[in-house]
Formats: sequence, C-alpha cells, structure tokens
Amino acid sequence: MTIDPTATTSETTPRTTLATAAETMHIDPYQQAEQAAAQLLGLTSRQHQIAVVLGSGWLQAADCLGTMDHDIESSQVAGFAAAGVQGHAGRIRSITTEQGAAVLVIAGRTHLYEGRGVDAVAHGVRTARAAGCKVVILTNGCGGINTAFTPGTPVLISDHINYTGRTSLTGARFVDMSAAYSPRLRALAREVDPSLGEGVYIQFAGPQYETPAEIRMAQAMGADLVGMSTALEVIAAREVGLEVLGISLVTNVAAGLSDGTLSHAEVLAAGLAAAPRLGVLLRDIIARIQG
Ligand code: 8IG
Repeated sequence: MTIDPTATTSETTPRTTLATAAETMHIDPYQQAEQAAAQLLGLTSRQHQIAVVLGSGWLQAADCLGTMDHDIESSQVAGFAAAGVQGHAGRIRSITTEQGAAVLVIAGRTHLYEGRGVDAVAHGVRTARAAGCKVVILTNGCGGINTAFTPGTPVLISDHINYTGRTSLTGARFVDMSAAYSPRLRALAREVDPSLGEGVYIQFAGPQYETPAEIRMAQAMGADLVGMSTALEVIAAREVGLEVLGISLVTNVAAGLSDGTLSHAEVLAAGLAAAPRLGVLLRDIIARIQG
C-alpha cells in the first residue's frame, strides 16, 4: 500500500512538525510498525504483553507500574516524532511488573493536530501490536461534559464518537466497532475500583478547545467526555486485533459548563493531584489482566 502524497497537503491546520517518513517516502505504516517493533526487540531483547499509552495528567502515574528496565527516547524508534517537537521528548519504556509481565509504556503520543497525519497518530498502537501486545490501555486527559464527572475523576470509556472527520484507516478495512472498548477489561477495572464510572468520549480534532455551543452539541449527541485523542487510536487498535481499555482523567469542566475559562495549567494541576490514585489504578488493573 502507498500513501497519497497529496493527502497531507489537504490538512486545514498549518504544519508544526516535519512530515513523517511514512508520509514523504511512501512507507507502508504497518511495515513501519513492524520496523519499530523490531528495533524495540533489539533494544529490550523481549516481546511485550501489554501497552499503556499515557495522556495528559498520566505521566507520573506510570512510575509505580513496576521496574523500569529500559527508557528509550522515542525518536530513536522508527516512525516516532523527533525530540523537542512539543518541548519534551516522547519516551518509550519497557517495564516489568511485580507479576513478571513486560509492559510497553508510550509517553508523549502524537495528536492529529500536530499535522503529521493519521498514520503517525496510529503508529503507537500498531507498534504495540507488532511488539507482541494483545492489550492496550489508552489513557487521556479530557474535559468533563457530564457534570457528574468532576476534575480529578478517572472515568472508563464505554464508547466513543469520532468527531474528527478523519479515520486512521485507509482502504476497505471494515472494522467492527460495536464493542471497541472491551467489556471484559471494563468489568475487570471496576473490580479493582468499584467507584469508577463510565462515559462516552468524543474526539475533536483540536487544537483549540470547544466553544460552549459545540459542547452543548456534544452533550446532545450523548458525549460525557471530550478530548483530542484516543478515538483514532482505538480504531487502529481494533483493526489489528488489540483488546482496548480506555481511561480518561477529567481535568477540567468542558467549555461553558462552569464560570471559569479553560487553561492548560488547570489540566496539569489536576493530573498532578490525581497521579497517586491513577498509578495504583493502572498497576492493579494490569495485575488483574495478567492474572
Ligand atoms: I486535558 O475540554 C483536555 N483536553 N477537546 N476539550 C478538548 N480536549 C481537552 C479538554 C477539553 N481538556
């Protein structure tokens, strides 16, 4: 399969980063994921079982998952962004849990609004599958549309609305999305923490936050949570047969639903405050997935 080189020029947002090799050199994105996985195998000497993609507010949460055996700068691995794109380099970590499972932690995901295209967005989950993973836990920071979910609350994603106008797939790939967010893994997460609620996540393309009118629209469409990631990755994950668990951390009330304005500082503060709970939650969920 080849990539249409004109596709990237139809982006409505200006480019903030260089195009990926997959875009400019017509590399098959699935082959590029195989290449990345082969490099990870070379660097870590092992296959992995579970992947965790860390979103806004989740960075500190990964510290308690187990022993960090390898901490790799993402730009060393095929298809991942060069360091410094967003002020911090992405990292890929290989962690061994207390129970002995190999977990691949991907910190610093690629967002659609970065302008590197949908294959760059999907590359992390495709690489996870090629690296041996059967399960991916996708985390994110998000706005709360359902006011029952106040800032600092982790919420299981039960379903999504892909409102990006894009897909992470090309060609006749008719992927079943009817149980995209694994009922089995959600039940297991609720065993770990029975207080966990569930909600529908809507992905906007971003990078701007929504207007109050857009949030009212999303509310009317049935969304509880709003963000700029995850849905396109879940589509790609389901295509390659990964079992998906999605967990959102509500870091702010969605636009127009509170008196305040939205700020990135608020998002970071909510993540810091929730980190200990999120870390334990992730650790215990992973322990149960293995058991
Ligand atoms: I963190 O309120 C975070 N990410 N679209 N809206 C959108 N993305 C977000 C929000 C939000 N909060």
